[in-house]
Amino acid sequence: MNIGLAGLPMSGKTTIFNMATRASAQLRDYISQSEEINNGVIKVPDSRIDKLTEIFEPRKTIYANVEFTDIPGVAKKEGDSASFSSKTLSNIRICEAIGLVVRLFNDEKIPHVHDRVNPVSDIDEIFLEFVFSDLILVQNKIERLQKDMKAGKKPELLREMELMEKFKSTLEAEKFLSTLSLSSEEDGLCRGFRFLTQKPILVIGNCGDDQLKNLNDENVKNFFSYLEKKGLDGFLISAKTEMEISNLSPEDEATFLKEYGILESGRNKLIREAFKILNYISFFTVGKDEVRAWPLQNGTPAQKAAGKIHSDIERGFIRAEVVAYEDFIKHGSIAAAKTAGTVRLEGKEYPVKDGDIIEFRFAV
Ligand SMILES: Nc1nc2c(ncn2[C@@H]2O[C@H](COP(=O)(O)OP(=O)(O)O)[C@@H](O)[C@H]2O)c(=O)[nH]1
Ligand SMILES: [Mg+2]
Repeated sequence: MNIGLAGLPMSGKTTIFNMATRASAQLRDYISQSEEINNGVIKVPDSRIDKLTEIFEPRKTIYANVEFTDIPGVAKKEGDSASFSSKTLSNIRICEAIGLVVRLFNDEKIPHVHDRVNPVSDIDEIFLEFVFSDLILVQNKIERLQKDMKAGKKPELLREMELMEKFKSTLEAEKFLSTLSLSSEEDGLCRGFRFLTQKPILVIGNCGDDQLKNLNDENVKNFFSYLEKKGLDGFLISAKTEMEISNLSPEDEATFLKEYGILESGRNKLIREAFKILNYISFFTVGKDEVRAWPLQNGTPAQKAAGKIHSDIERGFIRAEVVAYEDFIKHGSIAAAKTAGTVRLEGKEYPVKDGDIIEFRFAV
């Protein structure tokens, strides 16, 4: 799973990246034209995996991974209408989901690209850029299709042309492509494009500690009413404070959070929200050798889930032996869960559920 952190310069992307990955990438207090891209991978904490590790005492424990990419935005230059360079946009394009960082915090020492804090117009500006960027891709594709159709390859290209025309009018109306419901054929036709406006988007409102406690703050109110209007997922984070907390050792961090009555670290909240927007769940494989979490899209059929582990298991899939985590814990062992009749035999099409402990039977 890969989340690209995108947003205007000075919104706190690198601060959030550092918080999420416990890194110490360069922060800036001036608007820079040249910032490096940062990459980091973190393991997803999961108390169920901790518990399974206690029970199986495996040689290896593998948690799910999330990769974060901190994508620098490019400041608006005089006479330049774009905030994002095409390089920035193509860096966002290769991510699976977008974590859009929006500045809500007020701090006179930190310059703002637009001189004042206004989350709604910042988000609007970014979204418009996404729309234009996708529109250019669509227009280029239409031109190529027109040429190819003239060259006589008409029938098989007609469907694609129809789809691109539909996309064009959607984007021209400044709507996201994600608002269209596509048939699986259409979905296949456009998958290769990696359209920005088809990606899951999580909006991260970077606010000050004071704003976290005061939901009547004007920017906070505007932020949430905007998200609601657009049907978007989002949450608040005080990135600067969270980054400071995340610089502590994991043990000190836990103590600190507990002392201050903070239920969940910013990192965990971010991961949880990312799983939610991507509609991801985890299934588990267990044994003396390895206890492991496998993240995948909710509803993935068992046979395809098997392919996450190995293509041979997918190809030679016979059945899946499944027990829900809760049932397993209740009975204490696979054998006891079997005796109690909670281990199920499932076929290829079984939609894998969060917390399923699975053993695949296969033959190649
Ligand atoms: N007061 C305050 N400053 C912040 C917060 N988040 C980031 N900053 C500061 O804003 C500046 C820009 O942050 P940075 O993460 O580099 O932004 P980026 O350009 O989006 O990567 C840095 O000086 C940060 O210390 C915050 O929540 N509150
Ligand atoms: Mg940065």
